[in-house]
Amino acid sequence: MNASTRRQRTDPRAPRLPLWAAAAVGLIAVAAALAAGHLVAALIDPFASPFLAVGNTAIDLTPHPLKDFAIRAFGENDKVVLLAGMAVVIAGAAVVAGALSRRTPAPGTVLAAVLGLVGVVAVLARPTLDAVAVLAPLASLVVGLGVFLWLHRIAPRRVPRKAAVDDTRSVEWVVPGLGRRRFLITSGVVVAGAGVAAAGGHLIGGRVDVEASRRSIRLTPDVTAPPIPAGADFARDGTPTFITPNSEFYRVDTALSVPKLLAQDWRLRVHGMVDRELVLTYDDLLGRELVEKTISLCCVSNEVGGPYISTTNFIGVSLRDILAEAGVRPGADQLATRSVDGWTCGTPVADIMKPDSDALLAIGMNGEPLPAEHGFPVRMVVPGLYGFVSATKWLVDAELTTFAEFDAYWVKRDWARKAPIKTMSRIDRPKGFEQVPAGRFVAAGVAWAQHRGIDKVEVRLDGGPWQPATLSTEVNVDTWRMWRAEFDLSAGSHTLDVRATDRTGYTQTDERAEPIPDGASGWHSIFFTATP
Ligand SMILES: Nc1nc2c(c(=O)[nH]1)N[C@H]1C(S)=C(S)[C@@H](COP(=O)(O)O)O[C@H]1N2
Ligand SMILES: [Mo]
Repeated sequence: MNASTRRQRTDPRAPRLPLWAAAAVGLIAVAAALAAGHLVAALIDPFASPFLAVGNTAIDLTPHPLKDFAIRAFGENDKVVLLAGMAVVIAGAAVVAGALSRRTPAPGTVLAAVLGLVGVVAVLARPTLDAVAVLAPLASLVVGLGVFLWLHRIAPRRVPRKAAVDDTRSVEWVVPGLGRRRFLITSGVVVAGAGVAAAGGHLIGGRVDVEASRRSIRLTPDVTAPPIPAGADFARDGTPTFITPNSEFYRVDTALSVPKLLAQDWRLRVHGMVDRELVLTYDDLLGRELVEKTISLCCVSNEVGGPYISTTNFIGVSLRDILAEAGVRPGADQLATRSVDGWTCGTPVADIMKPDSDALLAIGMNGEPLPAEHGFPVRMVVPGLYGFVSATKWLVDAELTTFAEFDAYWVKRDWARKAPIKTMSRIDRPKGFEQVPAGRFVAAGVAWAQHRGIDKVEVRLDGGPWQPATLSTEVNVDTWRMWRAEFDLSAGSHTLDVRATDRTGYTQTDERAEPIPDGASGWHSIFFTATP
């Protein structure tokens, strides 16, 4: 260390970076670090990108009330909000660290090292990343530190003017050879380099061309689903359409970036408590009998009246047949499945193996290969069970085991081990607090009790007697069913309640339960106003 560095450490009147330059050094170093990590990750495994790994770890560590809040508050934008929030926090930390490093680079060096180590730990903690993935955050660490120290060294400095030594004002005085101009140019070059690295990483990471893989596949089911009868929905009265367009199908998962798998690379290993292990390819699935089934999928985190239910024509192969081929050993009561991003799910073997089982390894939705965000190339679907215990997307591993032996992702976070879908109904028109014209009015909505079927929906205006609603034509017991009811509304405010009865004769309880641990219960009730 030379004399001038020593002086910087000790002498309060030593040259220091102007605030703008110090902040810029911090920001640029962090940007370069993230870009370098992103580029290296693209070459190894896109999930190794330190920024994504930290985000994914944050999602897994988030306490579930906060996660529920995020889903409720931001809906499907929750992940964008998280990434943007992380960017703001990291940029803020970089500016602060830069600003603290006006005299010596030590504070920023410490922060760069800490951020780098956070990235290393996050990548090591991802369950599905290989050890080489750690090269990505290490690249971030090295580049971040290097850029920080280098820019810090060449940044312009201000020294207190001799005459003004005792007043704290300082004026810019350019240290010879380290001009402001050169600093700005160098910084610009580093920023441009970071941009190129990030864009390059994005391009290379995107080389897994999921859309091309999807486009190359034609699905022709051997057994098609019966056409949806006219009268299966009351969309004109305000219900959803019976079949949900793929682009509107609800989406719930913990994946920060949609996993990219190609059909031609896909393998599923079926192992554990089986007589023979199986390894299936996508072509193996295409070679089997492809069946199409109309099924409503819904999420356990749906509040009463919530939106997380959709219906589609899934195309897939019988999961029961595959497990039968593998030979389920006695005692295996849980099928533990794993997605390529490490998410896990536990499904009762009994639900998959019952004789009339419609459990599928699904590869298509509404005639198309699964959209990437719904699990391309292969997901699981078991009618009658909430998605978190049955509907693994980006499925790559299936292990026969026991409930005693293994707890899946949400079970570790206090959700139920077993979660059949609860009988439920929802009012879609009117919306809560809507103003509607007084007089003749048609209310409408949906009800569901997958695997049992809906037998009756009743509505109640202003706490009066329950009256039966008209039901839409039933498609099958694994789908939702729409209802409508006519009223003659007086002007003023009203309440409307709905409840459904399923084919076992069970009528929805009015007892309210939160979604955790095994699904919300209670009647959907709304307030609305009729105007004269
Ligand atoms: N890999 C993976 N699969 C998953 C999940 C997930 O977080 N990761 N979420 C499950 C949950 S909670 C639900 S409700 C359904 C939702 O499927 P969708 O997004 O296609 O509607 O997927 C299930 N499969
Ligand atoms: Mo879910």
